[in-house]
Amino acid sequence: MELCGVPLRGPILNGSGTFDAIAARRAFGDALLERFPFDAFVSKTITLAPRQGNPPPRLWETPAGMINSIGLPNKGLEGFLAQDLPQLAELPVPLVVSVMGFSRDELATLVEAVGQRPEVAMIELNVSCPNVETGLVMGADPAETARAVERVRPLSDRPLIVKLTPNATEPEAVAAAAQAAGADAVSLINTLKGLAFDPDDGGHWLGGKTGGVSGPAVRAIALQQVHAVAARVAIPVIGMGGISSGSDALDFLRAGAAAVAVGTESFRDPGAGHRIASELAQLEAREAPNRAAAPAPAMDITQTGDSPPTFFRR
Ligand code: RRO
Repeated sequence: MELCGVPLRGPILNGSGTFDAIAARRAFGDALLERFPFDAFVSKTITLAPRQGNPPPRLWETPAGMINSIGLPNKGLEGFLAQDLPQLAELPVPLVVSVMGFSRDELATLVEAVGQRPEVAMIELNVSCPNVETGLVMGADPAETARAVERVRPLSDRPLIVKLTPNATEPEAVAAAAQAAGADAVSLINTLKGLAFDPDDGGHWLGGKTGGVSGPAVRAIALQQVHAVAARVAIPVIGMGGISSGSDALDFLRAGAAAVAVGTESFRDPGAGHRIASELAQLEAREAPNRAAAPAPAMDITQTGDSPPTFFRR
């Protein structure tokens, strides 16, 4: 398959910031390269200047998910290009570099610099981080998003993926604006804004006060947004949000995604991308011959088809 003209061996990416390939290489050595869990690798978002990130605690577990308030710690553009990029270039899959600017000028500098590097196959514009001090999220507004994409579009010939926020009134309007401004693909969802209190003292649990909710808890929301966006735009959609099985991945493909990404599940199981790819391949193989041959289901008016809810069902 291919995504924006970049050949991929399969449709499973990682969600930005959810898999540290450099740390994983240290932990697993070259075995990581022989059995890399994703078909393309998306870097943690970088900014122009280095950042420490938010004070701890940075994570809170929720029912079927978690809240993160990481706050974009990274080495900054220069540190990334000098130290991280050479290591990420050794991965056996195409590299997507995620960038975030606090202004359009910053974003432009990042895209121009990253987009000149031959190791970089695509650039993801993260206009949707919920954990920045300013609270300003470019991707919450279609016109702001369009201005950002228009500004950077001429600066690189690499495909541009715009990472959308679910915290927008109408994500499909933001997607349409990104497409009109020259985006080659959109990815969604980033995390949903969330809050947790310390059970002991009632204060904010997270050092950054608020955070972003991810995991199976957000999957149905993500699926609806991916479905709505895919119906609105012609460019490829990369769907994510709580995918933890091949069956979840298949749902996102059915919703119109061209590829999917695994995020929170990799925290539980670093090999999740690989497992999900195998499960998906099995489901697709089972489905392909059946689809044409399956008889129409008989209607039985005594059955509603509803079953009792099973919480935490995968
Ligand atoms: O670093 C983060 O706190 C972070 C980012 Br950049 C993002 O895009 N989404 C998220 O949930 N956390």
